[in-house]
Amino acid sequence: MQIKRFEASDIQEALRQVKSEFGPDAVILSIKELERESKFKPLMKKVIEIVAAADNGFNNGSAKRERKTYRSNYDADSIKKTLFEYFEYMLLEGVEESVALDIAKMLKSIMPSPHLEEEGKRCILRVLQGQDMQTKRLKLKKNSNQKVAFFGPTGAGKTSTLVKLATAVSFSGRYEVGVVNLDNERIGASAQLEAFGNISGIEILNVKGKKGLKEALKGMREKDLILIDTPGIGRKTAFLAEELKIVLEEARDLEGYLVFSATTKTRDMLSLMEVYAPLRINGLIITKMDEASSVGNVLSVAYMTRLPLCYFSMGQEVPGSLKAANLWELVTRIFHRGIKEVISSLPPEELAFRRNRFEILMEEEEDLFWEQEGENETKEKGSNSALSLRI
Ligand SMILES: Nc1nc2c(ncn2[C@@H]2O[C@H](COP(=O)(O)OP(=O)(O)OP(=O)(O)O)[C@@H](O)[C@H]2O)c(=O)[nH]1
Ligand SMILES: [Mg+2]
Repeated sequence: MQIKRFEASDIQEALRQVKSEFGPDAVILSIKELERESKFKPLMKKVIEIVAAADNGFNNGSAKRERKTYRSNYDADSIKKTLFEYFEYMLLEGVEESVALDIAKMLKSIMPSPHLEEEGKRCILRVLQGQDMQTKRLKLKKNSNQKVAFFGPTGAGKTSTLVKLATAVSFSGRYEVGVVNLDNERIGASAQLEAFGNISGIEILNVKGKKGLKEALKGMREKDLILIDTPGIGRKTAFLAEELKIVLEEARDLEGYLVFSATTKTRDMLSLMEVYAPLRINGLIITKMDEASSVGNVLSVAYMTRLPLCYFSMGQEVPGSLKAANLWELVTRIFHRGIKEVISSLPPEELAFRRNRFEILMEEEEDLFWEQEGENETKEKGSNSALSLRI
């Protein structure tokens, strides 16, 4: 085994040197950022030092066969590196690790070029579509007396979204819309919708209980669309979901939309999904997309639940801030920063450690199903250090 120190102004260049000297099977023993005196004293310049090891042989003697192997491995390696960058970038944008890993694994087989980020985004869209991630809009039909309810935690934007949808549908002039408000236990809870009813001329009925809902729906049987607002339900008031379920038995063929704010953490959204389990959920509406600094959580929840994304709300304007959900928009929103720049700004030691971990995660599932040719050999090579890294 041969061990050598490499030094360069950035990590890419240092890794390139390691590769060209030691080949793709080199093992990184350490990566450090050092300070060196620059020409313009007293300024110090930062340099990257990599200590790497390789089995004797690569480049020593320059056997033609070895060069060939290096060249063919180079593409596979650069794809691996790119996959790692996409994975790491997705984590930084708030995508759940399990989701980012799934995407990276599927990307592996379809990624045509690791160098074009635009192409990468399209590949990710294809992966998501291939995984049955869907978008869905309301399907309106004259005289269908369609009923749609909005569920979600307090302050998520249920009433605002309902108002935006009711306005948009009513302004089209083609459909008759009515609103039923089941959220009227709290003081002042009905005021928001009553004010809207007065301005828009849309009929609003404040309703209590099963009987009340039955009467209201009867009165609105001529409407093409009935939008139903519900009280905010959280983990501590989970029992309300059971009560609501019983009340809503009156509304046959009801479609339920779960409203989440994009500023809610993935874990909190998933835990709220349990609260809403008694209710029928047909899709997700994501509000406050304008306030969220990253939307990886939106991708994660939609991916993990496979519930269709229906609408995105991007502000408070009525109805202009409500848009039909679009997967491509979600992907471009997540990949709005240059992946390479973001990744190269991370500390090299951290990056090396994370890359090692990524490669282990990528290999894990393959281990479960089959043993690849030469697999044991590879493992032995890589097992000489806990922090070993194949580049
Ligand atoms: N910035 C921004 N604010 C929003 C958006 N959607 C709703 N809001 C605001 O969020 C706040 C809460 O919205 P509501 O519609 O009252 O929420 P809710 O889910 O009905 O809340 P409860 O009835 O209390 O359960 C209001 O101030 C809305 O204007 C959005 O897409 N972007
Ligand atoms: Mg409300």
